[in-house]
Amino acid sequence: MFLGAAGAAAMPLSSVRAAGGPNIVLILADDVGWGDLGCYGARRVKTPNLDRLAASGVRFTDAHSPSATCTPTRYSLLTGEYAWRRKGTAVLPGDARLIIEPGRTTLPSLLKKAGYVTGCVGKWHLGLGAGNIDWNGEIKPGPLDVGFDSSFIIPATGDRVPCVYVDGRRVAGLDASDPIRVRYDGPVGNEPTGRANPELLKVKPSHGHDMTIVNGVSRIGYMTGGKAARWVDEDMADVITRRAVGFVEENAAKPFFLYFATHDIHVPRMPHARFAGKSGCGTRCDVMEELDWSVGELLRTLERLKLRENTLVLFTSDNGPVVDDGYADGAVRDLRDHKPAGPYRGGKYSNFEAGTRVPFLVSWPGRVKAGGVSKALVSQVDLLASFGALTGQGLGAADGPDSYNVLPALLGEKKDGRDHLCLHARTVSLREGPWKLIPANPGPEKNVATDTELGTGAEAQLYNLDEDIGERRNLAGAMPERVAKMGARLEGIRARGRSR
Ligand code: NG6
Ligand code: CA
Repeated sequence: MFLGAAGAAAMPLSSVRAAGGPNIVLILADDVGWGDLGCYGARRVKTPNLDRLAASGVRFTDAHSPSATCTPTRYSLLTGEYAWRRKGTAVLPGDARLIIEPGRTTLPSLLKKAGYVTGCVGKWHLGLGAGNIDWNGEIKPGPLDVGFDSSFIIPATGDRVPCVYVDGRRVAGLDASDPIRVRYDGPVGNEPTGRANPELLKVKPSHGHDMTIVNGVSRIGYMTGGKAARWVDEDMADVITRRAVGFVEENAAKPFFLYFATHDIHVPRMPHARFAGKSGCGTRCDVMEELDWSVGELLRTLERLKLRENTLVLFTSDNGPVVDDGYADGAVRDLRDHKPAGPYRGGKYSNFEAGTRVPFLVSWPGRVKAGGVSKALVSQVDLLASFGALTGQGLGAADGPDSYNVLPALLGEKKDGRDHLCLHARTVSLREGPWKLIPANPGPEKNVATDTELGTGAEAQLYNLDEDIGERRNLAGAMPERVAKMGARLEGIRARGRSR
């Protein structure tokens, strides 16, 4: 059974406020797979802080990112609307305009209404400005216009220009005499590129990523200027973790919501010297351990400030894992028997489970029982309605059209989550209980560059995940009625423009 957004809130607003929170820390990691954490079975890579977080609360085994890539997942997470309903929500270039309309109800704007101070630190990748962005002036609209009180962001991704942080409405550390220019449709300025000057690279691209070189890494897109403001990839985890910790310290006395979107473990994987070569299982494991350190720093900060009891910490990932995502960083060579996707098929970009079935941990020591494991079907698109319920707020008719209140499942109080869920990669699939329908979506079987099985097919695929978690036995031919029924439900959800 699923709970509508109008379902009972666990706590009335007054008691949430009276209790002084809970604070909410949402950690959204990048490209971390179901199998990349010790608590999900990883053996080679060590994730003691994430494992401790899992042990202190509930570990979900059937939780999903709404999409199998970053931008659409983040759009859905913040708005409660499936991104595939909207044009222009696929993986964005670094100079794209903001794709969330200012003024609509978002996760931070909703929590702000409940009295929370809201902060955004880390990867944004939802566009900035209203088109033709000038990186040297006021950057607007952005996170501050969709509900965040403060923001310190990586504008797009680590592998996309501009390679600078944006602090509030300005590029951090920009020297006005060295203005930034960015282009995606052709070169700008005359700085070296990965294509022309491979001898300048610390890490070579394996596919794409051969444009402007910044910090010895060639990127997607071209930029010139802004030399003093450019980031050093190896320091990125330190820089954003320090910002996240600072936000918690500054707001320790108020209820706060921190959206901490880490860059790890996306490419380029450039661990700090403290982590480089230390995991014993290659660069991908090194940055995974760096991510675990970041999480540990936040947890230790909450503990030091005596906020841990009354802070809900949620850790999850924006899409499934990928090993070679465009740089020859040795990750494939060093993988050995590590299984980033656990027992699931596919990975980032895929219709198969590993595209969206991601780690998902909820811990709130003051309220949630430790040591839980939940099979509830939940999605990041549900956080809007669920955190609305947590703070005593229902959603308006136009808000979060695909977001369900699954708060009782998130708090480990109910074993059921949703009864159905749409999952988005190359096509939109439908989950209904153990059943998964992947509609016909002809195309290449594999993304050869990333070595990912995409879940394509000229015919529909139907799997029973209870009996076949590896999605090997397509039952569509044997069960045409179920295929038709689920197909019709999916069509209805698409046509209605909302599923709630
Ligand atoms: C792809 C990039 C990949 C990564 C991805 C977005 C190439 C060849 N590949 O287009 O490296 O940046 O986009 O990742 O350019 S995500 O996690 O932000 O969705
Ligand atoms: Ca991602």
